[in-house]
Amino acid sequence: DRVIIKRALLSVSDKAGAVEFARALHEAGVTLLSTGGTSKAIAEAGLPVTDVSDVTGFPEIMDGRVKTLHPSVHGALLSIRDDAEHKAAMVEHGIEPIDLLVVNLYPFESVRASGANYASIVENIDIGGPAMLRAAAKNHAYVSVVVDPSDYQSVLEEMKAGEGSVGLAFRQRLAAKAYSRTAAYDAGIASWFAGAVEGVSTTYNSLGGTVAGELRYGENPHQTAGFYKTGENRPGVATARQLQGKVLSYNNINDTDAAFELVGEFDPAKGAAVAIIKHANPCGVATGATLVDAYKKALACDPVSAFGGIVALNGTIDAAVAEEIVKVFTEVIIAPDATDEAIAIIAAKKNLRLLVTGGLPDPRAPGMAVKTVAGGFLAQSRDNGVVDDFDLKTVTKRAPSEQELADLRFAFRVAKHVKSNAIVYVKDGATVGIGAGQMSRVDSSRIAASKAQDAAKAAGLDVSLAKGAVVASDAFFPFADGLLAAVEAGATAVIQPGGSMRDDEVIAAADEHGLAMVFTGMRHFRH
Ligand code: 93A
Repeated sequence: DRVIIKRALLSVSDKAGAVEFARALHEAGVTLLSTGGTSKAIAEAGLPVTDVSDVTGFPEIMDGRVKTLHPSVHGALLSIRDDAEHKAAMVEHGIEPIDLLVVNLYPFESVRASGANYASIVENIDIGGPAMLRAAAKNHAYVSVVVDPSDYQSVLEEMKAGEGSVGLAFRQRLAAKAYSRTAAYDAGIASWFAGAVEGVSTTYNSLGGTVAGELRYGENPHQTAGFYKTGENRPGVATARQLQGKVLSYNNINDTDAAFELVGEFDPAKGAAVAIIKHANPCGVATGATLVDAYKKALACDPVSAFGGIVALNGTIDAAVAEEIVKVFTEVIIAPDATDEAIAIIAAKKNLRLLVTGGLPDPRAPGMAVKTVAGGFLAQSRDNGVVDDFDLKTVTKRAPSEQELADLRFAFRVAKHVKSNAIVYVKDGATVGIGAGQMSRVDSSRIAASKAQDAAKAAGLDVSLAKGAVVASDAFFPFADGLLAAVEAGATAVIQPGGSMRDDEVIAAADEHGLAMVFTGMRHFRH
């Protein structure tokens, strides 16, 4: 099942390593064919190369839009070598087989990410390249297809070990890679349309992604993992610049994303905000007059959990906040920017990763969220509901005071980023207790209250820290018990979507204890 490589076609936009690869192929006795720019580079290195236009007998036309789209190329890639009819067709039309195809595509993704205009993005949609990749991959029984420059070396090694031939298992692996590349490429184009043109669906098959790097391992060391980027031009962990620290792990990337998406809920024009994340859940979120003020308040919520956490900030990291963050063992810091002074302070912690993004995520932006299930995946639009945009409905006799209302909005915004069942206690623009991921809402309520008491104890304060706090619930209270747990902890006001069959009971319990309660009408499940 081995195939000797005699003739190769090279057509690459990313020319890295291409000439060296061509030289090694030439030295192995392979005849080289190539397209315009690639051919020029190979010829300049003094290697013999035939232009594809000489093979097709047709010039490259329309600014290169049509160069390899020709039967002489596709027949050479697709023919079944030992089929009598195919052989006859090759003889009749003077088609010689191509055994190795080396193609990488017009850089659609990076041109898109660079913010280029519509016409240049469209011009960078490669047609001939994917057509050849798909043809060669289909005919992997005879053809080897290389789409990734990092595979050049292994092709040469495979050929060397096989005296110029390549085995079937190797060709199958290459074919699968080619199809995953063309699939991701086209999906990226579809997702670009969805972002660029109003009314185009974002959820149908627009799972664009190119491998940005293999990760050392996944959620656990026995799992393999990779980081894929969709090319979307939005501030976040996938587009951030890492200024220092170790390579990010799978869990780091996941947690950093959660941290930064959360802090993006807080408009820096209205004040500084900091979120500390552990296991994709916040363990402290606060606003403040300055970042250092917000950081201290966020840390006070749960200093035990903050150990080894991820810190996200909604403004430029300054020296004052950097000094405080480096006092606590932290895995990652992410923010729109950092001052030189802050960068120098953080540099003292060699492993600590510092990411800058140039901006904040827009919580209202459309987008897509994907989750795998056995045998498929679910896609949904991003949860881009923002409590400031809702008409809050007071359902109790007492309406919340202005301070309570500000804290209620804050709490609901945080709750959106906490795994369900989510219960969040807030006081003076800072979380004081967070209950996450429990299977019953009343358990989350109790955990949040006891977290609040732990934090108070640790700070040497009155253990009824939750006194005067407000509480948010990501979904309605199905029974009064969750609400009563909040009352017990000292909460004075509640924000929740409402809509339970027992809303009346829950409202009556709130009224009985003098609570103010507002309904948002919108739920923020996060499972
Ligand atoms: O414009 S195309 O879609 N039309 C084609 O017929 C075609 N054939 C190869 N783009 C085409 N290519 C692409 O050209 C390849 O995928 C590769 O990315 C690039 C290499 O061009 P050059 O060798 O001129 O630099």
